This record gives sequence, structure tokens and C-alpha cells, in this order.
Amino acid sequence: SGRCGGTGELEEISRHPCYNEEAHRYFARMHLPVAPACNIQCRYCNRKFDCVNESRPGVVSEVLTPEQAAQKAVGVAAQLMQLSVVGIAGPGDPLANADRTFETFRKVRSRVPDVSLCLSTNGLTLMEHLDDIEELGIRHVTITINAIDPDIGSDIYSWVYDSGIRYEGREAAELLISRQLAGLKALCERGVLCKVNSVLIPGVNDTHLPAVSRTVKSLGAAIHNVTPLIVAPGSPYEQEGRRAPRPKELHALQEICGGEGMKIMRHCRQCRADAIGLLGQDRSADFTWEKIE
Ligand code: CLF
Ligand code: SF4
Repeated sequence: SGRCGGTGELEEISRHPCYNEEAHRYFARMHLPVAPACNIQCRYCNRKFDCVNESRPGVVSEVLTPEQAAQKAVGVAAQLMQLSVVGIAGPGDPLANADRTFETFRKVRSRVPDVSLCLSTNGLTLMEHLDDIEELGIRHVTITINAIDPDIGSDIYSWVYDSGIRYEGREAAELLISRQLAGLKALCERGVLCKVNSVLIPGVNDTHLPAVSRTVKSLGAAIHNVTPLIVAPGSPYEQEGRRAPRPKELHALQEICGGEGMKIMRHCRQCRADAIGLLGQDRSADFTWEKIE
């Protein structure tokens, strides 16, 4: 399988700034904010802002149409020589906006053929899109998995909306988790390089994350990114008085997860859904419409 690491795969990992710590000094990513809707409610999220699974709260990205996004990718690729990855990560869930997301990827694939495509999702509908992902040659997919135990998950997700039905409580978490793990396994079997993001939520999933790490490793995940909770203003967690982990707590958890043999990402910058540039810098202001045209 693709997981075992042929030279092609090594090349793909080595040019991806999130999968490879060294690469993030030399290779840039851009995000295309084409996906406004979401099909779940995480308790740390306030829907007025970008998806907290891959970004910091309090940020509002302007949504682009697929055509606008593709034009932007062409413009940025021409000017930003370090660009190696074009990702879709929000501002909602990309697969809850599947038509817009895949139309954008198709346009970028044909007009900027030398960049890798990257997708980040909560994973609820991944199983419906395996063929789309494979046909488009999307080689990097991130799934945010905060729990594998539905009892813990029910403290993280308020509801899940699927095929016209709204689920709550344990049932919602159970559905989401089963879809995430099935999607992860299926993608890994197809040779897609999967990253798992987990939000470290003190008092909720801190002692549970090593079990998450072991499970996603056994299903084939290439790398685990444990990010600190940042409570969005106006989110349910803010009302409950939840707090971010201290840096010491985060590092300790990354050590434990890494100690079990999993590759750990330690350089995540919790990007915005419209970020452009090297990971540490956000140059989206340098690539406004006026400046690209
Ligand atoms: Fe973007 Fe995410 Fe792809 Fe990277 S970001 S969709 S995997 S190209 Fe990277 Fe940013 Fe952290 Fe995400 S630093 S938030 S891990
Ligand atoms: Fe918010 Fe969670 Fe949906 Fe992301 S997946 S937009 S964090 S509710």
C-alpha cells in the first residue's frame, strides 16, 4: 500500500509543509475558503467564525466561489514560487459543501497542475467521497478526530446532521466517530496520506488522546497533530468556562502520543481558512484581487 513509503510518497511528504517539519521552512500552502456550511456542531466552535478544527477562532474568511478561488490559485501560484500545496479547510466543513469543494479542486488541478491538493474535514461524509478524492489525485487528507469513545465525544459535539436527520448526545458522537474511523481506514487503504488533527480539551479528552493516537496509527494515519483548544468567543465551551491547555500540558501529551511510535506534528500554526504563505507567515493580505490582477 501507499503507506509503506515508496520514493514517490517520500517526495510527496517532503514537499508538504504540514506533513514535514523541515519542508515548512521552504514550501508554502494556500487555502481556498470555498466551504461555508457545516454538518456538525463542535462545542468549541462559534459558526460566525472559521472552522476551529484547522484554524484559530475569531477569524472570518470571505467565502469565494469555485471560479474565484481557482483564479486566485492561478494568480498566487504565478507569484509565490514556494507554493507546493493548495488546501481547502473551511470556513466550514469542505465535505459539507462537496460540490463547491470538488469543483474548486477540479479547476485548480487543471489550471495549476504542479501543486498538491489537500483536504481537511471532520470526516462525517468521507465515505461518500472516496472516489472523488482518488480521481482528483488528492494525496493528503486531514480528519479531525477528537475522541474514539462516544461517551467522551458527546461532551465535544452538540449535534450531527446527516441525511436529513439531526442526532444529539451519544448517538451523534457514535455516528461521527464511526464515519471518521471508517473514512480514515478506507483512505489509507487507497494510499492517501492521512493526517489526524485532535483538539486537546483539558478535562474532556486529555487522558483519552493517547488511545486516539494508537487507534489512528493502527488504521494507517501518517501523522498526528494534537492542537491546543482555543475556545471560540460565544461557543458553548466558553459558556461552560472551559480553558485552553497550558503549553506544558500540550507538550506532555505530544510526548506521550509520540512515545507510542506515532509521528507527531509539532509545528502547526492553526491557520485561517484563507491563509497563504509559509506556515509561520500569513501573506493573504499580499494577494488581494487588486494585487493579483
Ligand atoms: Fe492546509 Fe491543513 Fe492541508 Fe496543511 S494547514 S489543509 S494539512 S495544507 Fe497545517 Fe495549518 Fe496546522 Fe492545518 S499548519 S492548521 S496542519
Ligand atoms: Fe465548527 Fe466543528 Fe463545523 Fe469546524 S467542524 S465549522 S469546528 S462545528
